[in-house]
Amino acid sequence: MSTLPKDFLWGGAVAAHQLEGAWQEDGKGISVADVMTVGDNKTEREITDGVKPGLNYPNHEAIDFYHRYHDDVKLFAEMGMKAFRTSIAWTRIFPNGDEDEPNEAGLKFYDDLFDELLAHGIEPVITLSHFEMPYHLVTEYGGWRNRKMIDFFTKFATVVFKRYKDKVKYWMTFNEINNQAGLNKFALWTNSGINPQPGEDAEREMYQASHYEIVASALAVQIGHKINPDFQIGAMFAMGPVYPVTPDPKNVMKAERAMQANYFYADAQCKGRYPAWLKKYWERKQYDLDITLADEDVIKAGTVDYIGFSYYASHAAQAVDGEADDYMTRAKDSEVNNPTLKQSDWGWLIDPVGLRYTLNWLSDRYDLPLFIVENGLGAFDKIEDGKIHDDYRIDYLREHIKQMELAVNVDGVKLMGYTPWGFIDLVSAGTGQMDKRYGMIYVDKNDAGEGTLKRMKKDSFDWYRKVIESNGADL
Ligand code: P53
Repeated sequence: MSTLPKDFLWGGAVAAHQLEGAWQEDGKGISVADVMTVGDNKTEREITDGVKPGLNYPNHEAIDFYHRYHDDVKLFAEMGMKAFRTSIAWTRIFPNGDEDEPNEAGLKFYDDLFDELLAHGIEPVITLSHFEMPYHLVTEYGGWRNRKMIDFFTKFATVVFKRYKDKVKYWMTFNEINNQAGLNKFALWTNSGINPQPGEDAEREMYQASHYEIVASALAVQIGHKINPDFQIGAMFAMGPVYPVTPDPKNVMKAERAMQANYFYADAQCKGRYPAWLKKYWERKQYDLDITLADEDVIKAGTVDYIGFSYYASHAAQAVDGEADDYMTRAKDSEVNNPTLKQSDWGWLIDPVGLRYTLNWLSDRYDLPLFIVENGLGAFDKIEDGKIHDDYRIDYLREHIKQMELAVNVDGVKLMGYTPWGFIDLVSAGTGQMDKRYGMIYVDKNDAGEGTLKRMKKDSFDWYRKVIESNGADL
């Protein structure tokens, strides 16, 4: 017998730019994802200056969900899904981001999609900004370097909150808002539309952009609650616990600081304030960020209702030689392998117990309901006799679900739901690949963009259907 709550939100997660395609249809504008080429586990995606002819931009067509969602939703319903997490492509609603009036055709698409889901008993769970801000806001305003972004974002949020107030109850503001904390080029771009220029201090820009996003998120929470007091509006973090590689206290301090540096967003969005260590850090760096007293009041008044988070892997950190007193050396220099764990084909450490650890860590610290809105294994799949026997994926999900159930049943964590990532194959955010597959539903398309786009159930489809049907008892 499962002891998960009766209304537990079993489902799956995707993001608009990774599955919809139709990148120029019905008035849609160009997003930051539309100027990213395909890569692989060795080659980085390229961010081009506008859309260039002859290059492979995998998000342009993606899996063509825009035209195929009627049939796809039928498959989701067959799997027994209770919740479908996706995002609203900002560029369908405000193609450039700075228009006065929204694009009706874009609004209508999501009306139809949400109606279709609700007709099948599937609850939409909606992210407002998932790596797909309007490209025009980057070229014209410098992305989230600019305070004006707060107005553009809150306008977008207000329009969709009003339009879908009777169709959508669960929202999240910014997907994996904390990815950029590591100063990785790809994350600065997808989170904030920042492609650091020579002479620019990327770290300072990251903190400034993060602050504007935190303010925008807090405003959206307040606006949303006025529009419909029943809305549940969450934050969304990429959670990967950072362990000290040995019990050497320096490594323990290193790991602690890495966690603090990644999760100060949670302090701001859940507790309504920045942590003391970070204020000190900004002071010592003489960053002189644009953070007003009014902003601080907004952040305090706009804390979230729940924490959504992704969990794929854990990390191990080691203090580097000559580590400064602040222990702020970034991940690429201090992240080390954890030989106790296996890795995916993309080098992600597989750590189910880390999920339980994460659930406990978040629950103790923030005392909010939690929602696992992404989890899964990116893997190559092989078709054999017309079937895909993805037992490696089933194993991964089973072990993580077991740990999730221990967190609920043994540790008392309040958990709202579980929506594994990319339960229908889609374009990878990190590499732009199709062949890095997370799905329980296969989509016939490869990295080069070839294929019929036909959908097909993998073995994990039936397995997951039974998991949902038994509310997590039949694993
Ligand atoms: P892909 C990095 C680290 C953790 C999660 O990732 C990440 C990323 C970005 O690559 O992204 C989330 O497709 C994100 C999804 C993404 C998914 O994880 O690189 O919210 O958009 O597709 C998986 O394998």
